Amino acid sequence: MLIKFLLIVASVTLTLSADHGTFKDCTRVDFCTNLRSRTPSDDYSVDSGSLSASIDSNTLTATLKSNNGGLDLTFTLSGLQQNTFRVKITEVDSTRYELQDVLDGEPEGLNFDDVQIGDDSVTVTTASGSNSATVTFSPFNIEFAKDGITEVFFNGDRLTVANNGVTAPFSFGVTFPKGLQLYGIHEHCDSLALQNTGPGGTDPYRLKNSDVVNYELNSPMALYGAVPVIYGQGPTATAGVFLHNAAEQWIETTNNQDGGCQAYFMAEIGTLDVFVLLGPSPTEVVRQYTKLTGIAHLPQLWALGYHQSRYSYETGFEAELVASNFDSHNFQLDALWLDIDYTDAFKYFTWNPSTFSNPVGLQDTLANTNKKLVTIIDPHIKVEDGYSVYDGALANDLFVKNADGTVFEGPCWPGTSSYMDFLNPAAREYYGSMYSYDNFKNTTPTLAGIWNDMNEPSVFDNSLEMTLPADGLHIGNVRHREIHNIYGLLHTMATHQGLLARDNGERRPFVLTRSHFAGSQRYAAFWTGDNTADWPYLHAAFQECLNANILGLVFCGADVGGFLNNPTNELIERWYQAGAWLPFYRSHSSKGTFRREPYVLPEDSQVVVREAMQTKYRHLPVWYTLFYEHTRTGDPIIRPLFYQYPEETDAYNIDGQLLVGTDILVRAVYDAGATEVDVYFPGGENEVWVSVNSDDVQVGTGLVTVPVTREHSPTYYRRGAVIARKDTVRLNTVEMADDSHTLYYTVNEDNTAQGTVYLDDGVSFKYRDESDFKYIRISVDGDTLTFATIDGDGDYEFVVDAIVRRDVVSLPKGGKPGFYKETVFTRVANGELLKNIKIGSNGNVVLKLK
Ligand code: MIG
Repeated sequence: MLIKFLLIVASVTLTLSADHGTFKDCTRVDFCTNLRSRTPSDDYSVDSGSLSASIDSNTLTATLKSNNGGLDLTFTLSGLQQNTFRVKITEVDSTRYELQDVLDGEPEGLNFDDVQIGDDSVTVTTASGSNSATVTFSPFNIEFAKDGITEVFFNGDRLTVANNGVTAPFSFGVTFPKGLQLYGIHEHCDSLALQNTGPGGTDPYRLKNSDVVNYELNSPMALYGAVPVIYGQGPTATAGVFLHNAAEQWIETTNNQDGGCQAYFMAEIGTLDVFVLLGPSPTEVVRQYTKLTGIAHLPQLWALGYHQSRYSYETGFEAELVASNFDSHNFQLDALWLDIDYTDAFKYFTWNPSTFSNPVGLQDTLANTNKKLVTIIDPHIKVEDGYSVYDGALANDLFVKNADGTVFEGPCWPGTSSYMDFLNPAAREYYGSMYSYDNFKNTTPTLAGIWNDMNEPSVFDNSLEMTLPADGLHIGNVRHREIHNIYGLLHTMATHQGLLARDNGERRPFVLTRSHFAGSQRYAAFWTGDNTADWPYLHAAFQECLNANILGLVFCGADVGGFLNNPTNELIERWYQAGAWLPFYRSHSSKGTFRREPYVLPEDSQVVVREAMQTKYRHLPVWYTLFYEHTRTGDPIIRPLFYQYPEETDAYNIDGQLLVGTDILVRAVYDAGATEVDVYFPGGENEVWVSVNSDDVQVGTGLVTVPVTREHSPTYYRRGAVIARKDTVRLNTVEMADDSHTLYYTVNEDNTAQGTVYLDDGVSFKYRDESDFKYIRISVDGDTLTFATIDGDGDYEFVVDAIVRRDVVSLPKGGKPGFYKETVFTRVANGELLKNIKIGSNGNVVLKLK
């Protein structure tokens, strides 16, 4: 532990690069080397005599015969709801592991409405023929089409499945004929648009959840999480493929060559189980994917506020001091975070008796100023007789084992540690129960959230690539390599259920996780781990969180300021500005770095940071409404330009800016000393973007160089949108809960604008279980504003005390900037103060402004 600590401290002064000795490239992984160099050859044919498919079922089955004496395979093709098909290929009598726990329930089937069996092929269709899958018998391949247009081609020539043994890697290729650019394959620190990989060039993208210290930029190296989903994006169609498999994978990616994009998946073990998502738009493909793996429930409102963390606040006294400094310097704070040092010798669910001697006092002090506490809880358990968490887990056989059946022990923070076997539901139950107020002593409801770290899982052993041995055993003798990539998901599942139980299901759990997988959105928010205090990592925060958002993992953030190393004040300022536009907003920094809470910055930086933080809080209604809308649709909270404007191929590489929902466009400033930046304005001639902090107006016709001030990153509202804000910013979300709203809008050419707002108690599941919420549409037509309930039976008043109308005076033309004029209304036409306008539970309310 001491050595690891010294390494971390040393590393902040050295040039940063990941440890390539520890973390392997493809050439050092046998299955990757072998499969990558495999020459395409048509190894399989459908045995047409074995074919079975009929219109009163959703499943086609057939035997695939090896053309060169290999094992026969079983092939299954199923129709699913929502323009989705599922393909499974395994050896006949497969002993391969079938992944559990990832899908949000069994996907709903959709029966074939037509089956055409020919001499060389069979075609099945769903949804009145609009989705089709054509299986060619020899050589075997599958063509998936939407409305007659082929969107995904499952290439039989690159299929490898035929070695049903202890080492049984497989591979397959897919082509997106309509694709120009591939996206997806989270988590990497890389551009949003996936690179071309290939032998002699870039390694394939690796998915093997890893605790990589000093992770690198623009790299296909695996990071902490894995989502094996790829999208082929083109101007007329978007389609996707999800490999439902939690083993190590490598994915070779090729953009737009020979008419379309290609991806070649290589997996170490497990089942070839692929979902094919036919879109045909980005919105639909993401909905199809979240339909399979689930949707995040609403966070408690406080979780959308600002979080302050540090590795570590070392004493209860220090933690209280930090919190009170936020108040006295007028900085927002919703939660203070405690890293590993609050524990007694890294025994989770305990407190260090000397440095945190009064944890209840700390929680009470925070509660008195409406703040929360979040503490870290890792999955490794100190091996120590008498540590009850350890004793109970050992006695109940809840730890991961070595291949020989003995309990695995490896080095981590507490020294020798064992690892909970979260694949075992009893282990999840046991560990979850540790969060109860009885078991986690001296905790109160103010301990409102839990931070799950080190759950790749991380083991301090370079020879194991810093994780559990691949042949380690989980319940049912499932080898670790089969489920490696869901270890973090299972960990957060245990935490989530533990917090739910602790609070009798009355509060929405908040869990932050480092490791994650497809479906983790059901249990946790995540952050991008140990980034570095350097400008490109600020850009990377946008890249990584945008990618996550189109893969269902919407509640994403990055350590503001960068975890490793010391940021300049300018970088801190820019990072607070950019971070305010990511869903999760937390500053965190490593041991050995300078203190950087906002109030220790020089006065002039404090002013800039305060404005950035207030920007986040002013837009809380926007964030909360988007999170609610996500629960209805699965749609991303923050969006890359291509998602909203798929036909604009010039925007495919833009990943330094994002859209918050559909209506707010933000460009991060990630160059030192920037006085101007390029901003891509999307949407074409009729889309107009109205600056939030100046009177600038832009038209959606592409790149424009705009000046930047120290105080703001370029931020624009979309013309035609109504943005509901809370412009009186107080010290936290609790104190702002009942505050009134200010509406901002610019009307379209037809004099209209539209927006939505969502209201509920901010805490409970009553919105879900009792329809206790109010979801309102705001429509502007000329001088008339109409507020109508879209959904929800809750008795919530929507209070508006000001309306800011921004009228475009001129559009930019011939080198001249466009600008707008602002009118603020605090009264309606009859003279009544807007303050008195409350839109209660009863239907439509109409306001006349003039
Ligand atoms: O190996 O708990 O990414 O946020 O401060 C370091 C100590 C372990 C890694 C996390 C970081 C956290 C740190 N942890």
